[in-house]
Amino acid sequence: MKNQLLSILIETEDYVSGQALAEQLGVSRQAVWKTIKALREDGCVINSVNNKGYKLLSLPDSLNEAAIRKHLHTAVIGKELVVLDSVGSTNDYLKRMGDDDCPNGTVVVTREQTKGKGRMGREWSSKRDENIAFSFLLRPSITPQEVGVVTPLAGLAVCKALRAFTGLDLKIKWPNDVILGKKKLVGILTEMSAEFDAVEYLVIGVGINVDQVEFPENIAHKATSVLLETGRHYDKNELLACVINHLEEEFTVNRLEFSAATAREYSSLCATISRSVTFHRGTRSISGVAVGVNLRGELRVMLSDGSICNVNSGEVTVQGIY
Ligand code: BT5
Repeated sequence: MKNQLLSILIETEDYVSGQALAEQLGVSRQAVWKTIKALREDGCVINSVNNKGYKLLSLPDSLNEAAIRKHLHTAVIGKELVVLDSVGSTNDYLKRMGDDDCPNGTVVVTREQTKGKGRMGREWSSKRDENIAFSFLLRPSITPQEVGVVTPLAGLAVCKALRAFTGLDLKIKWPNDVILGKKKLVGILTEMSAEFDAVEYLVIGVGINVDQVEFPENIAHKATSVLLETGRHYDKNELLACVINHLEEEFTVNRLEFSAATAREYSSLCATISRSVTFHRGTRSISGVAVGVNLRGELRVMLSDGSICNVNSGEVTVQGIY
């Protein structure tokens, strides 16, 4: 009811009477009044004038469904949109929804994430209302072997969205970080549910540092935020919608593949390329120079004997970044 009433106020852009709202929503005028009160408590600024009714003056800054939808132009990703106040991990929450058959493209975003996860059991740090933690679910017809391209594609989409939105010269650290200089601004975690040769669903979680001015001591030297880099508070709802719009474009245009043009674009934005890197094969540690990304989204590394190794997972240490 809150969201429906808010949608009417957003669309109307002018005063709308309590009677008209009650009729459109099929509820009493008292219920309308109570909902207006609840919306004000959420941070919406709503003017009320005798004989004219209600007019929305501004939406709250904090993440909320109506404000995200206002800027969303997608047909699939975010059509089903869940905005939570607080959750352990949006990836875990969405995986439970995935097991319960939620639709392709479902998005879960939260104002506060208390147990954010990185890869390999690492922690993703975030504070209430200071960053954006969200996950989206895809049900592609691919095999588990084809999943390697997903994280780089998401990284490319998020990097392009934030470059356009903030004007910052952001780059990608293959495969899953968006960075500025030597510092990380975005982390991405892809998880999947699969059976032998078919993926049931993918959950791709994205953490974006937006309004942090300080980080925990252990990451302060290697983390940054949009506010720290631009000195500006951006509207998180608009920023999230912009990122989702880019994700849909990248995932539907590329249909979960890297075309030659996408691989070139990725490489041009990838800070890992042309740097010395070290990766692991079994117990061996191998060094070389990253020379590009192939159509499977793998990092192509040239070894000292001139041969090329395609690196598809695990950890790559990049000299000069972190
Ligand atoms: C990642 O892992 O970077 C993936 C992070 C994914 C977070 C999103 S938020 C929404 C969704 N729900 C979840 O539970 N997770 C996803 P990895 O490459 O393993 O990097 C983790 C490392 O980054 C940590 O060990 C820290 O060193 C560093 N780190 C932690 N929090 C950070 C932050 N806010 N900004 C920059 N670096 C951070």
